Amino acid sequence: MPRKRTTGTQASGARSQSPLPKGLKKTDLVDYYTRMVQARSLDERIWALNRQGKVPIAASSQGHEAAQLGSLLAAEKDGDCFLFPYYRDLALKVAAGLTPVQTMMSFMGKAGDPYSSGRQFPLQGADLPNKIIQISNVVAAGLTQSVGYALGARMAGEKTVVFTYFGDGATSQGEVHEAMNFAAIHKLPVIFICENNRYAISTPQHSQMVVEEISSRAASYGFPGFTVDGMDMIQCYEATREAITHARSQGPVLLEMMVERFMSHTTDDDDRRYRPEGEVERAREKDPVITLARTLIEEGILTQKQVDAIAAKALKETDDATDLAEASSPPHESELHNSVYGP
Ligand SMILES: Cc1ncc(C[n+]2csc(CCOP(=O)(O)OP(=O)(O)O)c2C)c(N)n1
Ligand SMILES: [Mg+2]
Repeated sequence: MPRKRTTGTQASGARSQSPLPKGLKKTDLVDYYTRMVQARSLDERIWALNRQGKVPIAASSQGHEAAQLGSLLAAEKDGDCFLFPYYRDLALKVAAGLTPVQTMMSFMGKAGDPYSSGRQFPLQGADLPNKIIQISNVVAAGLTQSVGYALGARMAGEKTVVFTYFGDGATSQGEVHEAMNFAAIHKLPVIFICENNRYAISTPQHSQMVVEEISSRAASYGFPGFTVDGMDMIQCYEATREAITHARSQGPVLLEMMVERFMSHTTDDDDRRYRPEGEVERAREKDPVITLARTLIEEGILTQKQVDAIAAKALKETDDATDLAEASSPPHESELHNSVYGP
């Protein structure tokens, strides 16, 4: 298991990614950097479209990308991992295979939305081709579902490992205790990934709990818990890779990934009312997109020109997807009852 580390309050600017771990190819990093840039580009556009009245609501994953993609990279390398994301996991869903067009269709409520044909909250439900079993807006609901899924998979003789994602605020829900305790008793292969941005909407972590590290709670269930720097994709990858090995052989693991929420809670919130001045600006100095780009350049894996080309391509895909979704139709009212009682 990874050595316990607490997240960086490292000096800005000089901050670099952990060195490349063995087994990880340079092409993996370029691939994941490209996915991260695409996710960021879509996220920013969705926010702008909300302000234009074209997207009703969105929760941003800006600042959470390294945690989401680092864990996904470990999941994809393994090949037998299934995901239960939560509403802030846009980057995870895009990186897992949701296309820019599908993303925009969902946020604009168009019939081409692969999740619900534009009849549900954006990106809520299952995305089975991309190994996403369930996601809902109900805080912490995914934890009990994921533990049940892990038990079912074991009974079916599968060697599945289940990843369940949630925020720091979610840990105040009773279901988290039920899920972790049940997973521990049955030694289920579940990796609990807490994306700790230290806020539940406007409620800061110290008003939610006395403990400083959520990972410390794992001990009370009898399984390991670790706190890692969630702004460092490589560290998140390494921790998750080791957690997968542990989950298969011994049972659950709690990974607390310390992240930063760059935007307000959702497009309906204004965080200037409760975040201290300068906090977001300081958080942005640890931007995972910039950190990873710097590492790739420093390691001689990409040139600045290639980094710029990746950004330009992502922007073009976002532009094209926006145009296509804007021009497409909303669901027809005759389809209102489709998929309510069946697939
Ligand atoms: C059961 C339930 N209670 C309350 C809410 C309203 N709500 C939505 S998000 C949220 C805060 C969750 O914070 P956290 O788990 O830290 O996730 P973050 O948004 O910070 O990523 C709350 C209270 C909800 N959606 N579901
Ligand atoms: Mg939070």
